[in-house]
Amino acid sequence: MSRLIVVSNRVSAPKDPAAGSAGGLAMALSAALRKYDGLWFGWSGETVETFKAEAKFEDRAGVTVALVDLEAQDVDEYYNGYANKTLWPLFHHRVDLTAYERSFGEGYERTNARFAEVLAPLIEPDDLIWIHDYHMIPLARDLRRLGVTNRIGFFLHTPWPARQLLVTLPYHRRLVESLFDFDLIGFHTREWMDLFTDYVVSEAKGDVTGENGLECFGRQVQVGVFPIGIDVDGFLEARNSTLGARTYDRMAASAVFRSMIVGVDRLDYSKGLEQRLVGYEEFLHKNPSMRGDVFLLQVTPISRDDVDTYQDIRGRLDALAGRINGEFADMDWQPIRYLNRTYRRDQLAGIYRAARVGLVTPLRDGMNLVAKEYVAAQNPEDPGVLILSRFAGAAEQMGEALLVNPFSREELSDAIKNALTMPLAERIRKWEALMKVVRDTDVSIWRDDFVQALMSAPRVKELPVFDAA
Ligand code: ADQ
Repeated sequence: MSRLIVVSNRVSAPKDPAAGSAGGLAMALSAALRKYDGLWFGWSGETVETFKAEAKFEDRAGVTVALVDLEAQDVDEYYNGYANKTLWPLFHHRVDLTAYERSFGEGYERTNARFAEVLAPLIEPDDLIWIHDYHMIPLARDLRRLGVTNRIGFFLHTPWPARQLLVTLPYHRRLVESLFDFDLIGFHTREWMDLFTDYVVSEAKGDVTGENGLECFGRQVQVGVFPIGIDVDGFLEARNSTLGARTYDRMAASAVFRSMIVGVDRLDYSKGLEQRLVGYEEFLHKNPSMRGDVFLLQVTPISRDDVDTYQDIRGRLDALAGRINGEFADMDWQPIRYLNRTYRRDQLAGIYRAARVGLVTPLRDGMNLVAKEYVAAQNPEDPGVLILSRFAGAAEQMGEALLVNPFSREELSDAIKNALTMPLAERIRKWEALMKVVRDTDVSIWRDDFVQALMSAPRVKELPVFDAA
């Protein structure tokens, strides 16, 4: 293999890896790109009046990145539109929030074709191409149309939706067909892979071939399960750093005589934040004697604020947190500390470590890395308890957590009580099992397994001949 080309909507290779803000995924992919002398390609985040089929190159701490500017209409229709208002809600089973606008689909197709036009000339014959996430499903098809015959892999960071919901999408067949121009498609869990297979077999009348192969639309593709994880050693280093330790001390001091429950999530309806607050409220109602002994720290940076659904949920959460605090707070105690801000990785590690309970309760989530970060940050001799939604991909591996149905406020309330009263020996036993999972799914293992599988995926026997039009 000569080089690895990573493609994603936004390029997150850090300019300064020591600054502590880059996530594990960005660090792991950057390390692979340095090793394989690669290139990270994606949207610059900038808009221009008229699209030009050219990339701007930058060096970011030894990683070459190639960035493309888009037109404002592309951003509206492809990014805010089809990616964030159509595919994201649909893949998270929110058909009630899904926008079925034809212009969004057209913008998605147009923008992917534009990415292909800029990327194709940068590809050399032996390059391995790894495309990430739902923003870029048609990109392999568009590259093939331009004559690219390299191995191309796709990894989906979100869940794959149930067939009965996917068919509500106009042109669902076209979307799935374009995935057959990849050589390998990776999912976080067997459940997401099985849902994809179900669509291919039941709706598109394809076949399962061998252990990991699918055949449909006259083509074959390999599928596989590659559960993502965190950069465990990097995270432990962050936890033990001066700032990590100082943040822990600060939080421990502020929680003195009280148990802290922590939630850390982007502000997104898939994360189950409203249901979580309602479950916590139920716990406060049902357990008056425990009230003053606990508080919930919910750290929720604003995301996708250009999309109106996200503004709506933000308003509802503000109101809900305010109502619960208004009802229960005392002169020296507030049940919820609700913060809309981001923290560095070392600060987050210190916060997690000071929390007796980690509350990770998405309604549907591809994997959920916060669950793994919370576990990694714990003190092995006195670990906290992870409460995890059964609908997070992470639940497929992290069965030793307290698994809950986040739609049930009573189940959430019971789980919070169990976690707060769990004996030390049980907490240690559970933590040890969970920490093993976190280590076994380190992000570098995920990356290397995917790259290896892509390198050895059987080649598409014959590339389809496309009409130039
Ligand atoms: P996300 O939906 O963004 O990712 P998640 O996996 O939880 O969800 O990752 C969020 C990351 O953001 C974590 O590393 C977390 O520490 C960080 N973060 C959250 N709040 C923060 C804050 N206030 N300050 C600083 N950092 C914060 C998508 C999918 C997931 C999948 C990942 C990776 O939706 O299901 O696990 O991609 O594939």
